[in-house]
Amino acid sequence: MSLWRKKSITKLLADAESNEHGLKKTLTASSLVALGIGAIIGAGLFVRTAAAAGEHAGNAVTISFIIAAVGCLFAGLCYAEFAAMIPIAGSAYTYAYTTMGELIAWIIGWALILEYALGAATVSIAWSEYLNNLLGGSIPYAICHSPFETSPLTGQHGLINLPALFILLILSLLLIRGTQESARVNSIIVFVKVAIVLIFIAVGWKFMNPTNHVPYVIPDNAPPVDLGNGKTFDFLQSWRNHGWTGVLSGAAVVFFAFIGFDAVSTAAQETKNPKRDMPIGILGSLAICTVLYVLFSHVLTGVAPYRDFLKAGKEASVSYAIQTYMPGFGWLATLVTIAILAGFSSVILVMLLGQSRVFYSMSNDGLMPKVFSHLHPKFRTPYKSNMILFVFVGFFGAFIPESVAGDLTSIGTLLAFVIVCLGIIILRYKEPNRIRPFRTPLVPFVPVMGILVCGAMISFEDPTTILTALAWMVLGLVIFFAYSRHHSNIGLENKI
Ligand code: ALA
Repeated sequence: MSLWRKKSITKLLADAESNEHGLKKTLTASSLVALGIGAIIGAGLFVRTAAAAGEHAGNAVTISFIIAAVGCLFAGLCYAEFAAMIPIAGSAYTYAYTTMGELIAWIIGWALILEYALGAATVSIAWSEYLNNLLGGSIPYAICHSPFETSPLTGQHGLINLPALFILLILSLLLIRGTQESARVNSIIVFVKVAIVLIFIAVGWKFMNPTNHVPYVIPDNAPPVDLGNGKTFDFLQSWRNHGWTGVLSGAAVVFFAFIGFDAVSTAAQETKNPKRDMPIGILGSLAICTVLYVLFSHVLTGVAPYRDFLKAGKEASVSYAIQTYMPGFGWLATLVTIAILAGFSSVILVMLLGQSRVFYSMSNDGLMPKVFSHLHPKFRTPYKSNMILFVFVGFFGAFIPESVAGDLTSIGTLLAFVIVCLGIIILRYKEPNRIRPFRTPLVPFVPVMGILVCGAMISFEDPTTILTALAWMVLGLVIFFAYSRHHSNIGLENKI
């Protein structure tokens, strides 16, 4: 039984066309760009910008964003070629199945669970934090934190994160109701989210203090910062916390802010004209977000000194910067928090959508149980998958700390990016004459650079996170050899 057996692209497209009862085709280029921005702007911008500036890159967090964007651009160009050529739900998983075979496809599908499911859990936890912030901290600590967390102020222990569970439930129900409806809600949220980012940039620009931007990179002799409670933060403790290596580590941290543009490709099967709309959706949303991120981080570190983000400004950093350094704009802080809550919701929505579509494809292929591809008789959405996913993601949202889920999300995504770039090179070599509605430019330069930049970002992640991700991948291989390869459609067909 070959581990490298592949799905034929031609058969794949024919199967999708003939499946009259498949997913509805309702999405256009503009709704795809909105879907992309909906998935992209979230906890990465509003939480991790400050963390990357304070702990790793200083003011040069703008450069960290550019490095992360370059990695995403190379990978995005590869995604666009695949997505336009193989407009089938399942994204990178499906691309791998047709180019590198079943085992690699499984590995990538398993890595995508880290990206989408844990990504959704991470942002739901951030949503819970901001909700509590908006309500003035009135939600009891025990019911809005995981059991692994203890309040530094009161010493109370967390028990379960109910707000995280709540938002996951609402959004899962919305997805079951239908993709078109979900896309419409998403478009409204995207508008609010982009508007608030633009307002912060425009208003904050006037409050920037040029001395905050000097020095730009955290210097090799940066003095430690007193955190209070007798603790200090020493920039020189690790190469990840200062200098240009700090800027690269910052790129690995803010990479989270770009996760999601690839989620656009998971909706390819529901797109009216995927050949034209997919590249526009993927690259358009990436370009818009990069410009917004660089401007936003420039203003944030100009308004508040980056060292503040190690102390009082560590949580709800954007609201902190406004309240502390922009007198008279308290209303903006409240508006920003509300927009952030809406923004996080749209990120979770696209992540849950992406995950259920990847499961849909894996289940259609026999690698996952059939329950993941049952469609609702009326709404024609994979409702059982959405419900199972809610239980899985809800578990992480309710009982696991945000940091654990967040870092794993980034590694899973970077791994998927690397494999997609590799797939472009392989398919150009093996099937040079296949019609490609969108061609990745400068092959093999672009995919090779994608592999190098994304690979480098993995190596700049925290070592413990890398090990945990490895353990997850090993678990995936055990399931593959114990179940999936014996139930695979291709394997069963070959037996007949
Ligand atoms: N890019 C998404 C976010 O920043 C995952 O929340």
